[in-house]
Amino acid sequence: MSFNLSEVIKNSNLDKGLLAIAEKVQNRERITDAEGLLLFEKGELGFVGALANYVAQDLHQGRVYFNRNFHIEPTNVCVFTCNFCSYSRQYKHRDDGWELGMEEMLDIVRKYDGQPVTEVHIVGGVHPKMNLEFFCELISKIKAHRPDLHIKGFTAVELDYMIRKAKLTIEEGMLKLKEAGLQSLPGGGAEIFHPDVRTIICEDKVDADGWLHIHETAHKLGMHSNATMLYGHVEKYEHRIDHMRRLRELQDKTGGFNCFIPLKFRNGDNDMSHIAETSVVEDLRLYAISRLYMDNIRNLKAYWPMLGRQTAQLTLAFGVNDLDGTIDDTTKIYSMAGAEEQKPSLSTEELCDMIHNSGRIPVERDTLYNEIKVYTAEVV
Ligand code: V47
Ligand code: SF4
Repeated sequence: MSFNLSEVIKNSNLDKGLLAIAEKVQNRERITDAEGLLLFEKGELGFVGALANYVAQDLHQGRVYFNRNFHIEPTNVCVFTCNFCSYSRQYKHRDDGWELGMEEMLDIVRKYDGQPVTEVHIVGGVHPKMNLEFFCELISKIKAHRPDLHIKGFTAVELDYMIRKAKLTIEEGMLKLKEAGLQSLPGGGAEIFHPDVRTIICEDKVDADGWLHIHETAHKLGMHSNATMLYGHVEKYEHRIDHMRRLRELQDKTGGFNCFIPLKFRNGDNDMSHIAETSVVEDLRLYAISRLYMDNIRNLKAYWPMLGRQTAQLTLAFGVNDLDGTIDDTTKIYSMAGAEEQKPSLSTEELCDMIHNSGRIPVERDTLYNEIKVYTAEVV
């Protein structure tokens, strides 16, 4: 794919601020918060898309990653009350939800015996009775059964609760989980860090500093993690930049984030259902601007169960280089919030087709972005 950015910039009638950003991006220089904000305010889709595509192309040469994974969602019973959540049930209403026992969760793992999955993603509600000991036992039993399976588990929200309840420091608790076999952390629970938004959408769970401290501790212990941003509700552009700045700063310090995952707010059946969802244009602009602002996180993931596979495919032209994984219908978080994908599952062939059809090269990766297999058209 050849693309001459200088020509596009030269021939355009851009305002000076946008022109300066385009030049910086072309030289792969960092953009400032004010410039990020300007992109949100004035950057048209075609403009931010061309720049983001240029950066993604420079970093990844048309390669788009996916992995073979499945989820375990131990419970949807939760002590917290995030207003955007369609998935959780309060403890007093736990009969309407689910609470998996140890053997039920191990049965999910056993179902994949002999199949080439490489990652299990464990995430759920914050159940007051499922404690650190319970999850350490779960992790070590999964590892004993299948040592090659990478365990990516628990949002900072779940970790903060279980470690505090065990009366340990974050470092002590994380070390225990690591020794049990936990290898990396998913990016959930970040939502929007700024307190003006956090108090409206999820006031009772771990705050920005707590979230960042848990990820920093994981990085110090040699574990990698992901970072998310829940966008498209009550936040303003300033809040998105503030959120990404905090992540960019931590990444400068530790280098421990594997990927950044913008999560589109879905408004089905929750306490924020009156808020309209963002348009596809706004989604694509957000992905592109994330690619430009988050210059120190190599991978930008579009999580297809939440976006829907068609929009996810479109994001590949707007800076995205990762589509998460096959999932195999093992998550309910987004289907319960009204996402198009009611039973999210894609075969490797379907994922490869999506990527090939957008003119890119599908590459199966492991959780840490080591390449497992490049799917040229002939291989598929
Ligand atoms: O923190 C909950 C989000 C997250 C809604 O690290 C919602 O690879 C939109 O973080 N509309 C949990 N989003 C899931 C998560 C995740 C997903 C996939 C991959 C990875 C990874 C992490 O789901 C929550 C919250 O931000 N969420 N409800 C909703 N109505
Ligand atoms: Fe609980 Fe997570 Fe839902 Fe918040 S988003 S209510 S922490 S399950």
